[in-house]
Amino acid sequence: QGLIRLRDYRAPAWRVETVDLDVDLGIDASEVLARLLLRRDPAQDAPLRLDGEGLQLLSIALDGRQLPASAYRYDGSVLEVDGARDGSVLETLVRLRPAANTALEGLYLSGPRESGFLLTQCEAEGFRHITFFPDRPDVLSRYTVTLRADRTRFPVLLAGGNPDGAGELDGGRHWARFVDPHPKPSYLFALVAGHLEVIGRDYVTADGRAVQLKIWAEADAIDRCHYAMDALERAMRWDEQAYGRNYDLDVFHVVATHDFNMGAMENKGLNIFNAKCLLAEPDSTTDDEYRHVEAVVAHEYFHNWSGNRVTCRDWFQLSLKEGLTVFREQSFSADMNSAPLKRIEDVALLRRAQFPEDAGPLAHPVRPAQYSEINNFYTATVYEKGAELVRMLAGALGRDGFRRGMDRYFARNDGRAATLEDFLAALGEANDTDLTPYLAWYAQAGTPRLKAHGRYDAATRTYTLTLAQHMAGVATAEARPPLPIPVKLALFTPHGDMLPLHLDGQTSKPATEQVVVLDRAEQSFVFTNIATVPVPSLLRGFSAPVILECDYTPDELALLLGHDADGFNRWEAGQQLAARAYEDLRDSTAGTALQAWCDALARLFDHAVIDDALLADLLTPPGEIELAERETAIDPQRIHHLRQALQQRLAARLGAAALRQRYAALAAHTNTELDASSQARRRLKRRALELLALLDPAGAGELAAAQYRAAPGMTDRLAALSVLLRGDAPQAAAALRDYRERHAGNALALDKWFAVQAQLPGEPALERVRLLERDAAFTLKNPNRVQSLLGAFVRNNPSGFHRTDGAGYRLLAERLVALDALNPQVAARLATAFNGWQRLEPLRREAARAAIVELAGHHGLSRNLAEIVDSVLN
Ligand code: HT7
Ligand code: ZN
Repeated sequence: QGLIRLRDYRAPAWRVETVDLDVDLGIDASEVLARLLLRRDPAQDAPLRLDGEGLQLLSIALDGRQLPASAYRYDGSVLEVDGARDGSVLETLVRLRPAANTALEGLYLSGPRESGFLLTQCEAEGFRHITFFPDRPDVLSRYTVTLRADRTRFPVLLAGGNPDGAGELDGGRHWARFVDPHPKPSYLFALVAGHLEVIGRDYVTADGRAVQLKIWAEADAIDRCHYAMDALERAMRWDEQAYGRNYDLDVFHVVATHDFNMGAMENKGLNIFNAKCLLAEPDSTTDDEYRHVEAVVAHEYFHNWSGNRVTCRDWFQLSLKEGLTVFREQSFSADMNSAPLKRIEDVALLRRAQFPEDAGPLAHPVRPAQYSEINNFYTATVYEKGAELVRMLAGALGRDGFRRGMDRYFARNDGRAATLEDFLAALGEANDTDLTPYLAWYAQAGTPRLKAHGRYDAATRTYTLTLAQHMAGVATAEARPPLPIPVKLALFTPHGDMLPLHLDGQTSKPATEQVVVLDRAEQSFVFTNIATVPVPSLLRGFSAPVILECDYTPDELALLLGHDADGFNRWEAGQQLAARAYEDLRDSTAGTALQAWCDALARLFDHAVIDDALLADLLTPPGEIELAERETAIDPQRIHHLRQALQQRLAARLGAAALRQRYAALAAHTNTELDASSQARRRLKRRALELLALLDPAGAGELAAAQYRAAPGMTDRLAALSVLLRGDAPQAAAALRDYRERHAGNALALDKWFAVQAQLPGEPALERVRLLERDAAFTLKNPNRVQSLLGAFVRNNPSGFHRTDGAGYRLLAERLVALDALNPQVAARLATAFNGWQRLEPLRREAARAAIVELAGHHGLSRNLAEIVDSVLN
């Protein structure tokens, strides 16, 4: 019911050439006067229909004349107006209630009513909560926005575009006007008003435009904005160099808020950030969070071209901007930091978040064919898998070819609302190649499986690699067209050297790495002049988002783990080997994987010259969620215990003395510097301490307590606190208390205090969460706080959440009902934690089903939550 389908797309019958907004701002009531210059498509004969969600209409006039009630109809969602012509001007005046808006969509209040500030969130369909408008991304208009407000209560007035005057009004009020010369869709509109502090920087673009960069935050946060400013400047320079893209307004505003449904929003000229994705300082921000801030700042900035200058025709094309922008951010972050580590991080995220989504009832193509609530489609599939598809296209074209294609895409579609076909056409035409086979990737859900089998023939000195693709749960390859799957590969000798690759029939100079594209159901590739049985390193750098099934022996994986020069594939070999070791433990089979994994890692730990951060990641087996993906009847508690046992075996093989020694050596360099080697040392130090805690809990507890006390920054402090809590160390309670006192006034640090406790594994987690819910600082009204307690529990604590008595499921269902009444978007996102319940072992499966059925039967669920609950159930 209420489904919107891609195949029903029609161009708008009415467009809006210019929008004049006059907004009179107040906390309890704000009034929006909108003047729209309308353009009618002569080929269509539809009445003027505008979106407007729950608006209080105060007056309406067409071409200067007030309309009588008989000339328009408003049902609370759509306004239909009689008598409009091409060139008509429609004027509406509506009243909004920002302080009562708990959904954080449209115009709302951030913070307390006495001191908080007003802001807007319009993507995807928030503009219709602000004024009447054809609220769809293919209606591009030029905006002039005038804000009026009391000067004392709202000293800062901001909207997207260039400033175009400001002044005083009677009664202590003031005004400010902004003109945006770039036509934009309504979802990119934004305003901010209130008490905010600012830091600024002058920037000159590569094409010579002087730009003022301004980051705004509340007084207690402004000192934490400097890192974001540096990151913004790096991102702007990078986009000029990597893509030739310059910023295009005279000012670029960024604003931090603690009340936000997502990470950040790329509103034209006025980006708005969840504070957790913008604020950073050593005392309260971890290394991972620093990198995240840099990535999100860059992501939102990159949208200025991939999303804003070239926008989406409709929301089915969402990945056109999001997949592309994630890819652009990934390339930027790889350039700014360690490229292999970034790739590991991104693929780990894909496996943790997107693979399970793609394997269950919430699976959908990167370009969905239909939706009920668009906010439910800001998913890992659209973002992360979408980025992987762009990566494959970029790989297929090569560096220069991709740049050529992107130049063509931006030039041809600038100022337009485009489709994925437009994207592939521009990339393909700029390179005289047909990329349309890749469209199949956008149309089908599910993670393809790539089967690889190698056969060596000593007589002919050939190595034949046979690759085949299939989709789990899809019976025949005929049911779907084969996908083009680029497989980057290398062949290794048993000594770990790379072989030159002579692909049969190919004339180009042999290299040691090559990409073959599997574009049939099955295909063989013959490599000649191969002297010994090689070990293939496949899908290097994760060249396609597939699940690789290859009959490696443990020794072969150990060889790659020890020698592969591709940092990502070295890690990947270790992950595969660890998963096999886990299965040996689970099934009590006398396999050799466990030994091979431990031995290979011990060699690296003891002798190898290897980056500390990569080593830390190599020493970490796949997470519980990834391991669960390999099971058919999931028992999360058993998975947790087995993974602990696996790590204990690794720790024992490395040895307590070696771990202690390495820890001490790393601890000798404690600082809060953000250079790669300082971050890497902290990462390995944490891993060494975690492994030591499995062998010598008391000794590790002492070290952790000392680390906690002496920690100069949050990375070391939080790591120590986590080790103390997980080891149930006697020093844990005092550290927890200290943390709470030390960071009492810092909401983001407090979020971590909730999260670290919510993630403690095992049965007692539920009671702990209930207790924390009673903490005075907990509230369902703040999405970050909800995420830090309930989100961390249901998403990152499988052994705590999935109880056999179903209490975790009931808790989630109950909280979802309460949360839904406040904020449907956040409730719907949290509800996706029920995804995958069908694959739980029978006891938990039944308990989960019962909780979801009861939730589904609840009257008055929002469309957001109802869509997720119904999908998950069916
Ligand atoms: N494009 C932004 C998406 C977003 C959003 C979507 C729905 C509801 C609230 C939202 N806030 C931000 C974020 C991005 O991908 O850049
Ligand atoms: Zn985005």
